[in-house]
Amino acid sequence: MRIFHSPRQRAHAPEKELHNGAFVPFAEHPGRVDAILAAVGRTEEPVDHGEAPILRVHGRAYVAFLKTAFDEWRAAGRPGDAAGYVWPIVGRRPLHLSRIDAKLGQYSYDASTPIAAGTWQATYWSAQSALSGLDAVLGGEPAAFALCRPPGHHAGADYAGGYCYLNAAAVAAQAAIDAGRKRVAILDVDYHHGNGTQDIFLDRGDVFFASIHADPRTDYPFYWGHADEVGVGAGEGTTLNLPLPRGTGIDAFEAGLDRALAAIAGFGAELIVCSFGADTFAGDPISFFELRTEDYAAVSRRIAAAGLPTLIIMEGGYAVDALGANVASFLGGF
Ligand code: OKP
Ligand code: ZN
Repeated sequence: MRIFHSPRQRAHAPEKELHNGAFVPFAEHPGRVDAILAAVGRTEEPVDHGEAPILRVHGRAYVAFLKTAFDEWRAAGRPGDAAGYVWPIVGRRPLHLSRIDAKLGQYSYDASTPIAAGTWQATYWSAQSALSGLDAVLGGEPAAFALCRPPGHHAGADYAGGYCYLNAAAVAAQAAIDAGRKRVAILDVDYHHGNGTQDIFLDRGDVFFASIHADPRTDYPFYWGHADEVGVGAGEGTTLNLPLPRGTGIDAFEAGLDRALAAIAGFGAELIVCSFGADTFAGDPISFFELRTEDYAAVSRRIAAAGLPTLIIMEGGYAVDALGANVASFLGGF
């Protein structure tokens, strides 16, 4: 399988994150990529598609913010990485405030998404990896793997969150539509609900979003991913959320997957963009499902059996010692 990745995606390396009340080493670190690269073999450098396909999904002001936030933070005399501390939940009026702390509140929704020196470069090339993977799939490959990092599925049109800045899966899905595909499905099998992706396509009838994830009543991101979120307007019925309880193993996971795949088939998708997180692994340090390494091949065989061209986008997975084997198992099923 063709695999797309740029070493420039390592440039994002925040020092710390706020985790359960303490600052701890940032879990979404470049070592994740090293572990995957060691297990999957040859990768290809993505082609630079420029900013235009990114701006089809993300707002121009948000993109400008991502590019300059770290420099603005340092110019304000701050140490470490840029991180917000006030979020305007009562409306998000576009006040165009200039203080960096106000901008961080405007353009993010949580405290786990610091902006470091290399964040823009890394997230830009992560999106380019997704676009190059899409080219391969549109060109006739049955499947391609975009080794994205940082992940993307929590990022919305104009906000960062959950270690995510640009939404690579959404950028690729939109690019597939722009290339003439009429119906695209995003299948999100990360442990966490892909709230950013859902939000971007919530009112769209041409992009189906299906997600299997930890029940947001107990797990991040809490406020999205509940079963009653089904889409709005032209997108009503093209969002499917299948929350599962902590402790879910392969049998219940596959039952959910089969429901999602049946819905995607019923929708008439021409292409699947699969947001794949290996944080459903039993040994994941921040997650609570019970999948084993060999289960990932079983999961991907079911996805491959849908018979649709599939672009795989790397999302989460924090058990670094097992991450390479888990990703290799997943890719092997294709
Ligand atoms: C990103 B992806 C709280 C920190 C939680 C957010 C988790 C983001 C997961 N202890 N941080 O979906 O794998
Ligand atoms: Zn996750």
